[in-house]
Amino acid sequence: MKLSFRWYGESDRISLEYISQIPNMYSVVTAVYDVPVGEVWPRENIARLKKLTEDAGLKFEVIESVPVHEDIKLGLPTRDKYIEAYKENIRRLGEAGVKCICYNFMPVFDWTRTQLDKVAKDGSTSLVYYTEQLEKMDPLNGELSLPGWDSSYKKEDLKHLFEQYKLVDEEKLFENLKYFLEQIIPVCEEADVNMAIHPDDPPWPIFGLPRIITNEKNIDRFLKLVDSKRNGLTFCTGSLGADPNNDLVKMVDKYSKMGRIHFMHVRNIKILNNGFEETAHDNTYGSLDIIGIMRVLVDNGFDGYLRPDHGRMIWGETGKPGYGLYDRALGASYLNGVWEALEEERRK
Ligand code: DNO
Repeated sequence: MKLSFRWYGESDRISLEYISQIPNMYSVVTAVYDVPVGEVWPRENIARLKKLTEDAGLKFEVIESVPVHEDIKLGLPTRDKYIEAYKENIRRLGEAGVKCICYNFMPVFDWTRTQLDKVAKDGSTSLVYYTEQLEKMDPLNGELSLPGWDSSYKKEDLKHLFEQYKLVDEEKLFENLKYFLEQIIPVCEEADVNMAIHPDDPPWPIFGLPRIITNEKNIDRFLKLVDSKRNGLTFCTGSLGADPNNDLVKMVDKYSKMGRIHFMHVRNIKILNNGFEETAHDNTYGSLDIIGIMRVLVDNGFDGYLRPDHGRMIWGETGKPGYGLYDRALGASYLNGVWEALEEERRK
């Protein structure tokens, strides 16, 4: 397991030095953030990120994300030029030593929560998803935003996009994903880069938009779209775990044995009747079997990247929702401890 940590580049208030001080930290997870979706990333920007990272004693091996242009997801005739740009990004990142690219195929919106600062009994805050709050949200008002979302959409763009998606159901989205993968995976083979799709978060359709990377059946289908090791997963426990029908331990076991998990996002959530709340990473705080998941990874000799995912805001920290330093660092340490103990147990 290669421990990694998301870093939002030079504008991130959390320094690379702090990240490198977390025990056992191996690689950053970052991206070029100032180039619009669908364009080629300048080599200088990539080189700068790599240099800063390596100067801090960390590796520059994981990108999250190279976003997929909406025209590709929609299957529009203009998609080919965006796919060409995507291929070029894969080549450039491969040249810079990147081994894993995380991306998603969620229409319009990335991960969705209905409140970003739900106060828990202990005074910490976290991200939550409550159905009754979602029902009151208007996706077309142009005001919804989360870290990592494409914030360039204007109200009119959103309306137009929603119109276009009326013609795209799950089948069509699968077809468009296959078309994309068939073109990029051969480039990944040459560039020695693994693609790692992030599941839909939460794993069900939102605002009437289709979502497909949601459960075991669909992930099986996804992996067969192009049956190459390069076509793999970011297995995000918090995303897939929001649907209690997903047996995470079984899925992690199966996909890691197949060598198709390149990147793990590990976090815990508490499942409620009306949605879920993000919690501390520790097993007893949420509904997910984090130890069970880590155990199968250890047993299967998982040597991909693994990062703590969203943290709560604790100790008075403020910053990007889900992406403060303190609770993610605690998460990293917890996951390290669990890993070490499980490895030790296995050796005996
Ligand atoms: C949320 C993240 C996602 C993820 C993208 C990958 O915190 O896990 O935004 O980066 O879905 O493309």
